[in-house]
Amino acid sequence: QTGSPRNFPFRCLQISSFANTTWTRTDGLAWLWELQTHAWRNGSDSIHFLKPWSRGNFSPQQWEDLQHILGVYRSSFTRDIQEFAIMLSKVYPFELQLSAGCEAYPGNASESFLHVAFQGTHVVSFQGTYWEPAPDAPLWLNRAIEELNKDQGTREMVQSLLSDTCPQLASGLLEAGKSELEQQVKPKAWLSQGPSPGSDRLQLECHVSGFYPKPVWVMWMRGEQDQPETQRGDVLPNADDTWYLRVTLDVAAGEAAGLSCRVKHSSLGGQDIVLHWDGSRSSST
Ligand code: C8P
Repeated sequence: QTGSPRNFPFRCLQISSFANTTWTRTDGLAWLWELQTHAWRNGSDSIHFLKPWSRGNFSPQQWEDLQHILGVYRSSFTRDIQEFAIMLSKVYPFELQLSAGCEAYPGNASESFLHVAFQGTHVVSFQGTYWEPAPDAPLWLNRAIEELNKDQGTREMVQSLLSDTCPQLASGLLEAGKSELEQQVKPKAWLSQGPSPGSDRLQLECHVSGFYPKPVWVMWMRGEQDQPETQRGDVLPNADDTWYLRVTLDVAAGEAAGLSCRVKHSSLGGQDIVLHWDGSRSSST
């Protein structure tokens, strides 16, 4: 995995909650690959820069312009959605999520997207120069889309944000944050005994934490033999941009001795971490 130029998608997310006709909130966040770069909190006028390199290669003036566009957008969005809710008789509460971004490819090419979800389901996308319904979108959305498409000013702004601003910002961020994105952080691993799954049975836990990037391989083994009953949890985020994973195995109490947990991660350069279950700890009740 060396030498080949990698692509890192840049994603801007918006989460808007409409609790009732008067209470709403909108938060935004931006990610370059696995790293959060920006936050845009409800009630705050400014974009928060979460990394020393979050300004990328934009000038203070460009950030100010962008902040202004977003400030106008947030209040217009809230107003427009409340009007749509009346027009389409939508019942509160509801959630809207927007995901927009781009990925730069070698040779100045880039691909952008903007998708909208209503109650967690994809309903609208921006394609080329128009708003379009998602393939299985409910019919009531067509009226909202028709309204949105009448606003040429917004369509032009969205188009230019997606095709110019986004790739420009993403490539500047990528350049400035490259070393952090491509860093390798080694996991620490430890074993513990989980809650007993039944009489004469043990739950062996293998914890792996502090690694970056996210892909990791963890298995319970007997010698060279993978234990297929190994149960893998979700890879969870730590607060410092590293990851955590817990992997368990339920075994008969008498069979715990001789088991080990093996961890493979890109940071370890082939030197897997292997932790042996200490048979003496399984004898306790
Ligand atoms: O503010 C604007 C244009 C900027 C749009 C930026 C979109 C960014 C999306 C995003 C943000 C964060 C993370 C991810 C993605 N337009 C609003 C103001 O527009 C006025 C004029 O009408 C324009 O012609 C122009 O002059 C503009 C200049 O400032 O001022 C406009 O009101 C717009 O409609 C706001 C909402 C746009 C997004 C609509 C999403 C569609 C959701 C449909 C779901 C329907 C569910 C109904 C319950």
